[in-house]
Amino acid sequence: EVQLAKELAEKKDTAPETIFDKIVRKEIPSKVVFEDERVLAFRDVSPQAPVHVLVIPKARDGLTQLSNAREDQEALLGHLMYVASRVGKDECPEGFRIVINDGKHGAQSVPHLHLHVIGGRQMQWPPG
Ligand code: D5M
Repeated sequence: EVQLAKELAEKKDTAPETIFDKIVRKEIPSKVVFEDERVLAFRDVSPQAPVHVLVIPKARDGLTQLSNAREDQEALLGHLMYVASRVGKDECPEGFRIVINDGKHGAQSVPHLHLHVIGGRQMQWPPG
């Protein structure tokens, strides 16, 4: 257990970078709705609802997907969720949905952790 944590902590993020790194560096444009030192929130280019914002860690640091999170990233994960909650509350006063797609069956397409904040219309359940 301790050894595994140590290996994960020392593991470098060698996965190829994604389009989100270019968005973080402002090399490609995005509609930013919130930004601080750790996270960036910007509008999804292919919105699935009137409000569709992605919240990402600026430094991927191994977070290609949620299931690769390390214990030392708990605070960052909490911050991402907090920022997502603020965006949702600000833009969707009648409620919203937070989605994290993880891996193939989760229908994840970009290997850089991102929280979808979706709202501005009635959501349905169960999801597809
Ligand atoms: O979600 C990945 C999301 O990333 C998907 O909803 C489209 C969005 N996307 C892809 N490229 C861009 C750019 N350039 N700007 C804004 N949004 C983008 P996933 O959960 O991995 O399927």
